[in-house]
Amino acid sequence: MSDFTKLADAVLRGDFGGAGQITKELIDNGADPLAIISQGLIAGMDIVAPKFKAGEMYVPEVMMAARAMAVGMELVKPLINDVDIPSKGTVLIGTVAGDLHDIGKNLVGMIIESGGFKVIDLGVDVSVERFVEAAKQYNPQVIGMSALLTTTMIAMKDTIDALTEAGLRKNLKIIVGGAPLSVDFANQIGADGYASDAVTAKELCERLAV
Ligand code: B1M
Repeated sequence: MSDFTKLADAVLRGDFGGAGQITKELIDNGADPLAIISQGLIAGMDIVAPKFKAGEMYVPEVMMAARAMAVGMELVKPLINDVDIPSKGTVLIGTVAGDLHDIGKNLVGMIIESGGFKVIDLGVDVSVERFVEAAKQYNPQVIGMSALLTTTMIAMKDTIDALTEAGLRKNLKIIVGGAPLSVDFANQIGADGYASDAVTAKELCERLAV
């Protein structure tokens, strides 16, 4: 097994210690930092994503894998210029106003990031105004909103309307997700896409962020 494959395997198993150790060894042995990312760290998460979607891995295991990837990333990032990291685009995510649930949103962010996007996480209870302000500030290709409560779903429509009124929809796609949502609801509020899970959210971003 090559060191890159060992690293991918450590990520898959959520072994932070192993992922950190192998990343350090690869760096010390002069491996290309971008290869460490693509052939080791992201390669591991690429195995995790379909397993999660197929129900072969569960939320805690996926979060451990994403953390193991993050441990390696922290070691490699200082060695590369930000502009050298291939990025598929910027995705702004947040849980909507009035809603404090963030476990699903965090998972969605990690999976989208592992797919090669720069993810800016606005956190929870994100007001309509904050989404609009951040859209102007970061100029993302995609905004992803999460809601877990039936009472906060409506904040998604308010946010979409505000982004439209601010004239920001031209080059911006909006995706929504969260347990109480449906594709019909997403269509009704004018979202560009609905994802029932984190991997579908990543796939939607890949399709929409062009
Ligand atoms: Co809350 N809660 N909660 N809660 N909580 C629910 C959502 C609830 C269904 C429980 C129940 O009654 N059965 C219920 C909502 C009922 C409803 O509205 N119909 C509920 C309630 C009522 C409340 C409070 C009002 C309780 C109270 O105080 N009386 C309160 C509200 C606080 C607030 O937000 N203002 C509250 C509080 C909390 C805790 C703080 C205790 C805690 C949250 C901790 C945290 O997130 N840091 C909590 C939890 C943990 C839950 C349950 C048990 C689990 C949610 C979760 O994390 N699931 C939940 C019951 C349940 O869902 N079974 C419940 C795991 C997570 C990985 O799944 O978030 O669905 P999920 O994310 C999935 C997909 O939905 C999707 O991908 C993720 C991964 O595949 N997805 C997206 C999510 N966001 C996406 C965005 C996308 C795409 C996909 O694109 C951008």
